[in-house]
Amino acid sequence: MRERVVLKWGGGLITEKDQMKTVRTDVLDQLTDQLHACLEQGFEVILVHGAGSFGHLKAKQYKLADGLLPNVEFQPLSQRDAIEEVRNDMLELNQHVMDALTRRDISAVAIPPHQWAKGTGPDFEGDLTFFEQAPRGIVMVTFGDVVECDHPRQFGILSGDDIVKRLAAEIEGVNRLVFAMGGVEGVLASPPQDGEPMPELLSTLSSNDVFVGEHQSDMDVTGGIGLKVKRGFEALDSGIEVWLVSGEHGLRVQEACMGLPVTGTQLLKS
Ligand code: IP8
Repeated sequence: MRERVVLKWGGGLITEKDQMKTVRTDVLDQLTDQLHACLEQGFEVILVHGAGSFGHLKAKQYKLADGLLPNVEFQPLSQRDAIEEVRNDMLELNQHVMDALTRRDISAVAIPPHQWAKGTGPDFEGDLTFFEQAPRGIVMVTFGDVVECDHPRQFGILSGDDIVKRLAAEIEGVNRLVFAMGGVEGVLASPPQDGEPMPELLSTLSSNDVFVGEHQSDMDVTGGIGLKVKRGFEALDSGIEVWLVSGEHGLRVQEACMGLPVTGTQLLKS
């Protein structure tokens, strides 16, 4: 059976995170080249991307991660109108991803979570069989999104990090989960500080190591690197390899996907 990899392109990698709806096309093309190399080597890849500045800034402004807040007045949009905008913005970002794949002649099918998933967190409801049944060579693509939730919340943010954990655990034949990130080379010994040297990169992290992740809660409505580490450890229980690597250096994403030696952080069971 061919090796199957679940790959997450972080939103902070493929977009300028603090500039509303700004895509990093050069990075996308680089990542797509690496994805192409994996497909050429016979790997099957399921691709999930984050939201970056196409999702987090507006979701934060309208508190979409908190669900319906009937007693709060939002301006200039209602929360419901903001949901429509964020969903459309995410479709726009996804179109940039699909265009990059097309430029590299990669056949791909995107399925937006607001059409197939309900609820947030790792126990969201949704049929994952589309991902399993994709014809060989077709890359199935999905992303973090605003999804419907049960009453009283009514809606919430489903992170791509929750989706990859479920895909890695439940899809037949997944060998590896790779988080490609921007701004860091993996998990650092301490959160990076402006003007200070970059803290040491941890080549491995096990679940009983103490880990303090930086979370830019001023911009980010999901969990930053802490959520990736948490979901990554949960995915280890399914017997797969989990890596966090830079998507901005060399061919690290491709190396990690192929199971080659790579600079980054491997999560290990303790
Ligand atoms: O960037 C968040 O997805 P993530 C989705 O994968 C939105 O955590 C719409 C903010």
